Amino acid sequence: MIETQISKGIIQTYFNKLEKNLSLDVAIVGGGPSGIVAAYYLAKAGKRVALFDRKLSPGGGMWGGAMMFNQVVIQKEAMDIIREFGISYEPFADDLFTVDSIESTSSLLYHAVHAGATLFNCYSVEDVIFKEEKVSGVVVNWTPVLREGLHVDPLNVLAKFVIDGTGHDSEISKVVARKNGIRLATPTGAVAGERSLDVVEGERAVVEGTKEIYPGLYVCGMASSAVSGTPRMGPIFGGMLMSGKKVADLIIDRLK
Ligand code: 48F
Repeated sequence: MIETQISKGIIQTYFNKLEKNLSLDVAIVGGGPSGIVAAYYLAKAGKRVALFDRKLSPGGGMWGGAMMFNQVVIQKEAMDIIREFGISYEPFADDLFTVDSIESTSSLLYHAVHAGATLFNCYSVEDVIFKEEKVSGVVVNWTPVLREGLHVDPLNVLAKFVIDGTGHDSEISKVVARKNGIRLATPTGAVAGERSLDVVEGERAVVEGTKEIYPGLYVCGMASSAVSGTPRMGPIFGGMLMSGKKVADLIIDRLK
């Protein structure tokens, strides 16, 4: 009996959770730092938000710090967000602070879920839903299905807004531009591809470029740099956190 009860507990609560998230205010693709921060602020504002990440462990590039040295540098402009998430920090130099990458990534994840966001791991978003010239949801499949190249159809999730938080590859923006032959609200009208490293300009531009690039589609984090063709900034994460908060604030405003 206990054996089947355990299985039933997993199956029933999982599919209940999935069903509840088939129609959302916001679908976030990618659980890097920017996407997770966006999920937190949207959920805190009472929005129905789910985040889909293709990996077993969402968190993106934050777990590994830089070159797997598991410390992360944050500049002072983003420290309010670090404090909001209850992450321990130490001052370092010139308005820079350091945090432990494991503590900070797990805190972002914990607070996003605790605020009411639903996180789906092992989900790859392979396409978007288009309705009336607007991005209106995501098309999801199991990551192992795509990795194995199995001929298995995906499922659909409707959302009023979709956030591309897929990092350097900006996969969702590419799909939208390529498959629908449309112009994005970016300098090239397409995905420009990020430029080489420039810390100061990169950090400024990642936040500035956080915006709606097509009706219904927003970008945040490195996806914002990639679509706009602005420089990468290397191992400093404040811009990712501020970009996540900015995209949440923009969408909260739209949902009023
Ligand atoms: O790259 P990533 O960490 O996103 P980010 O928020 O942060 C970038 C920083 O980590 C770092 C940096 C700061 O100096 O440059 O690189 O922009 O995480 C992106 C997440 O998206 C997932 C992927 O598994 C990763 O966790 N992802 C990417 N494509 C898909 C996806 C997809 N098609 N479907 C689902 N998840």
